[in-house]
Amino acid sequence: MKYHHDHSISCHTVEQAKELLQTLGWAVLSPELVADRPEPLLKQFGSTVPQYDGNLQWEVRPAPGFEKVPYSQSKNGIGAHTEAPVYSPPPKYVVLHCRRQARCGGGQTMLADGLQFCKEHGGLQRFRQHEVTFVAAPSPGRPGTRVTVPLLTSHHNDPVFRFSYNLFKYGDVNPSEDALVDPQTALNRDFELVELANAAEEFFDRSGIAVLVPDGAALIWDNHRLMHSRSRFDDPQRHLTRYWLSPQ
Ligand SMILES: O=C(O)CCC(=O)C(=O)O
Ligand SMILES: [Fe+2]
Repeated sequence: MKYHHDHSISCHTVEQAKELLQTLGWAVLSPELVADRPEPLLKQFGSTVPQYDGNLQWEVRPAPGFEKVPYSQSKNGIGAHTEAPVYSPPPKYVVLHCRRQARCGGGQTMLADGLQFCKEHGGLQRFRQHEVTFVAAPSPGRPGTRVTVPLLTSHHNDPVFRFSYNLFKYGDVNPSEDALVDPQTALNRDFELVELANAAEEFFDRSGIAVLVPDGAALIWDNHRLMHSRSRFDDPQRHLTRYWLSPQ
C-alpha cells in the first residue's frame, strides 16, 4: 500500500481536479476550494443523489450499535467495495468531505483501480459475463434492496464496475452481526466470489493508495472505475460527510 502524504498536491481549482479524475480517477479538493461549503463546488462535478436513507448527505462517523460490523458508521475497517452497487447506474463520483480526521494513525480511505483488477483476474470479458445479485441493507439488519447485474457493465459506453467484499463474503453490502458469524446463511456465497474478495485484499496491499483526507479537504473519486476500502481507527471523533454524485 502506498501512502498519499503530500497534501500540497491537493487541488486548488476545479479544472485541476477534473483532469486528475480523468487520469488517476481521484483527487483531493483543498480546504480553500471547499471553503466549508461543499455543495456549490460539487455541482461542478455532478448532481447529488439520495443515499440509502433518502438524504443527499450521509455522516460517516461512529454511531452506537455498529461496534461489531464492517459498516460506515463504525470504527471498523471496511473491505474493498464500490459505492451503491444496487443503484443503476451507481453514483459516478463519491465525495468524502473531512470534518475531522482521525488522530490515531488509522482511518485511511484506500483506493485501487477496479478495471486493472479485472484485467489481472481473468480479463474484462469475464467480469462482463459474471452476473451477481447485489443486496444492500440500508443499515445492518434492515431489509435490503437488490439488483442482479454483471460485475462490469457500461453506461453511455463507459465501463461501470461493481464490487463488494462484504457481499461476496457475507451476503450483504452491509452485513448484520449474524451474517458475519454464520456466513453460510448468506445469499450469493459462491466460491468464485469469495476468491474475488480475497484477491481484492491482496490487490489493495499491492497497488492501493491510502489517503488520510486533511481536515476541511474533500476526497473525490470515480466510483465507476475505482474500488475503495477503509482502515480501522480508534478516534471516536473522526467525521466525514459523504456525497454521491450522478454524472452531469
Ligand atoms: O470512512 C471512510 O473512509 C469510507 C467509508 C465508506 O466506504 C463509506 O462510507 O462508504
Ligand atoms: Fe464506501
